[in-house]
Amino acid sequence: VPGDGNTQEDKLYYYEGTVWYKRNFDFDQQEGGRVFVYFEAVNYEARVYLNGEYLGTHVGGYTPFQFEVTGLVKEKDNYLVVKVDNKRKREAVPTVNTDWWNYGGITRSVHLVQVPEQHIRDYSIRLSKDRKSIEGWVSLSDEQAGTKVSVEIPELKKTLDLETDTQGMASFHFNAEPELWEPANPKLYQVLLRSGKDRIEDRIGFRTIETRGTEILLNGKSIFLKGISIHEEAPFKTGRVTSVEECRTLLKWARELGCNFVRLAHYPHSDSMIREAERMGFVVWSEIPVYWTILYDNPETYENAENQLEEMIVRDRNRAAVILWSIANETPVSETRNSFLGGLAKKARELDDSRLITAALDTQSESGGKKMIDDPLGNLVDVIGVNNYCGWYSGSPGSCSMIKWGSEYAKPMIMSEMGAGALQGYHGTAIDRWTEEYQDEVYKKNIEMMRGIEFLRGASPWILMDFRSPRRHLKKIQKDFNRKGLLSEQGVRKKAFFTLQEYYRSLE
Ligand code: GCB
Repeated sequence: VPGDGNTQEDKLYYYEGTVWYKRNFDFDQQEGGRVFVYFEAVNYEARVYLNGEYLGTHVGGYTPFQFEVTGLVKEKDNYLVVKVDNKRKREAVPTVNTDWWNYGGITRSVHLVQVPEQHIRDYSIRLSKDRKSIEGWVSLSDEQAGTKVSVEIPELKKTLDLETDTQGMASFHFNAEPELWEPANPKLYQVLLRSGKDRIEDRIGFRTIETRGTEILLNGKSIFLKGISIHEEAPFKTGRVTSVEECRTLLKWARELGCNFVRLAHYPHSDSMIREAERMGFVVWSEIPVYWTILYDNPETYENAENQLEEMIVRDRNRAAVILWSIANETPVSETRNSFLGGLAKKARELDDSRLITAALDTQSESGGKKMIDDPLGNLVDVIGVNNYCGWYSGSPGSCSMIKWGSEYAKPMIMSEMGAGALQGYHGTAIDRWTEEYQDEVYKKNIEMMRGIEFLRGASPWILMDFRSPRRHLKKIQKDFNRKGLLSEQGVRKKAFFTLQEYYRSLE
């Protein structure tokens, strides 16, 4: 821990099902505090016990959760037991059918968190929409009025002394014009929160994000999102990313490509990944695994998806880098799907009205020689993601540059996926599938197509690095890898890497 079982033992490579974890520990408890056991992520279902007592169950493989263990945790000989089950289920989120490896286990770190009896539960600190003030709230564990809370931003020479209301909340708003966070200057400010004996330190960036017509405006200025899609898979060794170093390696490759944007697909990535992206100056698309054909008519499936959405937003609401919450990927149009996603979009806006909502669509109708974006989901989102595999799943590469796009929505579009498979080191002509040359040709022709879309405001081609998938069995080529990476899983750049790099340079 942290790690997935599948890549830790050969015999577990294909395993899906129950794995039991046990950890003994001693604990140095301070007087009078409260203690929580906090899991950054467990895939997929976790039943947790401490010293033989059942603490609870969490469902969903990529978001954090916690249980209180005050009074149960002792100084000596504690044992924490977790039953983890990553068996895929039809009604789950994601469902049985995906295109990534279902790495199971306690895939991210576990923490014992000790806090004072009365402590800071949560907070939100951000720039106001007019960029003239900083606003937010701090909420305490006890819902009572009159408790003192302070918020300090030393570099702005600002300290606020606040008092909670009857809900245990202290809200604030003060005039400030901080240096703005942006890719070219990912400025973060130290922020200190204090209440009684509790103290929290964070580093927070200040920026605004909005759309105007077909533009995306970061800090009021139009931005083109030069991006790449990334799975949370470890470079060089596969398995889930478990270290900050691995996050950095992936993001450095994205930087080398010339990106200012990463689409973290298809589920919430780790806190480390988001923080590294923020530190390095990438804007982030963050997504929940509402993928393909989950059960849109099942109320429990909806509850589960909404819970994962909420856990993602609550974890990252103070991260300036995150500008887009994605609620779905390639979901077939139907009444039940539309109302399912309508519910998620509404929930996301209730939880966070300072970011944009998006989703990756893949259905377009053809009319008048144009591809028309007319999926009703376009109504629900602020930014339209489009996945399109011209030259790979449809048409020849040469045909792609001719395609014209239209949209029923006056909204910005991101080409959230495009690409082709290539085995690194396999060469041929531009019409030989699986060669680097073929993949490169697909990129060249799709780039020509993208240059012609006037409402295109970004791209996140599929994908940075080859990744494991249970659907990819082609002998000698795939060997359980989706080969659409611009780099192999060993980090070797393919030809198309340099083509995308050239495109992004040309936009500077
Ligand atoms: C898609 C999916 C992505 C797949 C990709 C592919 O449209 O969104 O998860 O991996 O296509 O390679 O087919």
